[in-house]
Formats: sequence, C-alpha cells, structure tokens
Amino acid sequence: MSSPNAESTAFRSALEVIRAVEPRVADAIGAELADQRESLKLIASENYASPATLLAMGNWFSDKYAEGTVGRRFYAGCQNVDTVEALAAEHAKELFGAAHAYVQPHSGIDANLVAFWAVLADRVEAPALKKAQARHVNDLTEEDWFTLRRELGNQRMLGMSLDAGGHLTHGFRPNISGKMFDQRSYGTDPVTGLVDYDKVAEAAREFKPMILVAGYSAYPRKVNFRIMREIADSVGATFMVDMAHFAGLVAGKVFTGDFDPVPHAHIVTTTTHKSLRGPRGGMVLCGPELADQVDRGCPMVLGGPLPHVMAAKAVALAEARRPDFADYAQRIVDNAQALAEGLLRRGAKLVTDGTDNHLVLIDVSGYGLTGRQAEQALLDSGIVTNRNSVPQDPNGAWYTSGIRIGTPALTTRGLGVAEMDATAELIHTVLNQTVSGSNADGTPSKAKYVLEPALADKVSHQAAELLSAFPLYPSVTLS
Ligand code: DSN
Repeated sequence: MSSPNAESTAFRSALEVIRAVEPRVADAIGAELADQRESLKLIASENYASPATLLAMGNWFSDKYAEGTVGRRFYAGCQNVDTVEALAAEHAKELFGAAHAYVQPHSGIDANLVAFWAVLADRVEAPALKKAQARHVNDLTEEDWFTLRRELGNQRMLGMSLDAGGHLTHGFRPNISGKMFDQRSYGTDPVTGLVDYDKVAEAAREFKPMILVAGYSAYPRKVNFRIMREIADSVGATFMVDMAHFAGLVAGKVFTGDFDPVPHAHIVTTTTHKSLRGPRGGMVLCGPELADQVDRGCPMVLGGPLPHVMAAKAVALAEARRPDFADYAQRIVDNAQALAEGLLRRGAKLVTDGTDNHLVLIDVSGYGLTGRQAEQALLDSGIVTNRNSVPQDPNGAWYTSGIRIGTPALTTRGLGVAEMDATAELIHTVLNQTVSGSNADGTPSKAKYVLEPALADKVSHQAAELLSAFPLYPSVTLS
C-alpha cells in the first residue's frame, strides 16, 4: 500500500502542473471530485477506481502508438507497452480462468465489435473471406470484395431484448450491430420477469442464430450460462456473453458454476470500469480457437490501443486478484439485496421483486411517475440514478417507466446494509412525494413533475450526512 500522503501529493502535484497551463481544466477536475464526494451515486454502471489505477493513466504511455499485439507491432519501440499489455492479459487470464485475454478494446462497444468480428471471421463460410485472410488483400478482385461484403452482412444474432435489460450492442437498431446483423430478441416472462430458458430455446430453434448473446445492463437476476450454452449448441450457434455489468461479481467469485460465463461461453466481453472497478475500457476473453481473430481487433475494428489505459487495467486487475476483492464483490450483492428489501418494505414495485446481482430496477409507475420524472426528482435530491425501460415498457426508451439503481460505487465507499436501508428510505420519500406534472395545455406530461424544493433540500442534506461517515478517497486532499 502506498502512503495516503503519497496519493495526496500525486494528485495535488498533477493539478498544480495542469493549472499552470489551463486552470479551468484543473478546476473542472477538482470540481468533479467534489461532486462525486457529495452525491449518492447509484448508477449501476459506475464505480470509483483506486488512486493507483487513476494514476497509471496519466503518463508517457499516452504518447505511444502500438497497433498490433504483444511482440507483433506495426510500430517500433513498443517494448514497454508490451510489458503492460502482457501483464494486463496475464492478470485477466488468471482472474477469470480464461485461456486468452485481449485487453485493447477502448470500451464495451469496442469489445463487442472485436468479438463480432472474430465470430464472423471464424464462422462465415465465404470463399472471398478465406482468400482475404490467406493472402495479401490487394490480390482480391472487385467482385471478391463485393461477395465478401454480402456474405459477412446479415448474419443472425439472438440477444436479450432491450426492455428486458439487454444492451444496445446486442443487435439493436441504434447501434451498428443492429445494422450488421439480422437480430431477434428473447424477453423475460411477463409474470415473473425472469428469463424463460424454454422460450429462449424455442426462439433459437426457430431463428437459428449464428450468435446467441447473453448478458445485460438492466436485468436484476443471475443468468444460467450452462443452460444458455446448451441452447447455443443445440442450434450450432456461437455463445457470447457480455459480462460488462457483472464482471466484478465473476472476478470476486460471487457468480460461480453455472453462473460464471467463462467456462461456458465461446467468447466473453466486458468493460473494466463497472463492478470490476478498473479504468474506463473493455476486454475480450476467449479460448484458443478464437484467439487469433480476437487479436486482430486493432486495426480491424479498433483505433490505436491506449497503452496508458492498458497499464491501468493491469493495476486494477492485480487489485481484483487480491482476496479482499471477493469480499467487496459479495458486499455489492448484499447491499443490492438490502436496498431491494428496503424498497419493497416501503411499497416500491421492483422488476422481478428483488435482485441477485448489483442492480435493482424500480418500476416507478407504482409511484405514478415516468422514469424521466423520477430520475430528475431524485437528482434534485442529491441521488444520482438513471432512468431505464422496464419489460414491455409503455413509455418507451426515452421517458421509460423505470429507475435503475446499483451498488458497486457506494460499496466501494464503504456503505453497508444499514446504509442501504437509509438509502431506500430517501429514494422512497422522494418518489412518494413527487407528483407527475402537466403541459401548458393541461395534458399530462411525461417529463414535468412537482417536488417541493424544501423536501428535495432536506433529502440532499440527509444523503450528504449519510455519506459523511464514508469519505470518498479519504487519502486525497486537494488543498
Ligand atoms: N452505458 C452502460 C450502462 O450504463 O449500463 C452500458 O453501456
């Protein structure tokens, strides 16, 4: 462990150096820390990275181009980048028990694009593609390129529907994946809100996807990856899991056996900054059969790797391999369950009536609100969440009927189950006291709401008081 004094000195010195060039940037960085310290951060996809992880990103690695992979670069002088990339991959393989790890993706979308490319390159029986891979691309004729584009496009993907908690990158229209793939969705049971594996199997039999995707950003339960793999195998699909949201729970061995995607999936993607608590970025894990294609991620679909972020990934993954990370991961789930119980006890309506993971989805129609109204009313009260669709959402993806809340960040800060009950009380108080508003012409509004400013202020103070016992980055003082 570094001394608290060293951490404070490092951040203070960095700000002093930045301030000498553009003081407004230094001020914004300081203001961001202050805002994060003061708000009750319940965004399920956010966390607080360690000082070591943050500091690993601010250095000379940022200046280096390193297209290619370890030991096989398109640029000279990459020996130190090789060191950190290899370290990050080694830690990832050990942590997740994966045969191969590719740590270059800049984000979750990028990680998924790398995975899609790898699967297409592996699966598409296109003579033009085989030609392109076997020899120099300049040897291909115009007709070869035309056939290649036609054969790569329009392959089939089956993923979880957006309103059931799936992710945009799993084949949905606003994302490139929805334009590349012919996509179908599986939803959740309308009564229980749970994945119905028989229905997934039926959809797979009918649609015969090339890729079956599991993983979610707003589903509050575990997924049985052994069953999903059996379904994929039964129709000859490649099974891909996007574990971006719950990677920390896999790393911390809260999700094991049938619920650990790594032994069951052909390919696993993740971000590194959510429950895994690393720097903002992505990663792909796979077996040896897809490793070569995955390693072509840059320059196939990725821009130049970010060596400074790969250095930070190596640091964060080393942290996740320590025994205390397992304790952290378990506390994330304990806290989410305590939050869910506190909300249910106070009468909130929750999708699936609870949680097995790090997130809780409140159906705020139970409070007579849209997600948009609830999100803003909570923000007015010092509680940062995000609106999210609920299954079969009548309000669509913009206004929504849900509020997604997650515990990774507050758990990092040290809050425990007692504080989760207090948090449930604050959330319930705000939602219960917020009234849906009207437009100027008297019609009901999906965005406007009425919340007494005095109540919002009172809750903000209560939230700040709750947080005061759990200072964020206590080792860091900027003045
Ligand atoms: N934006 C992330 C989330 O909030 O879940 C996923 O892309």
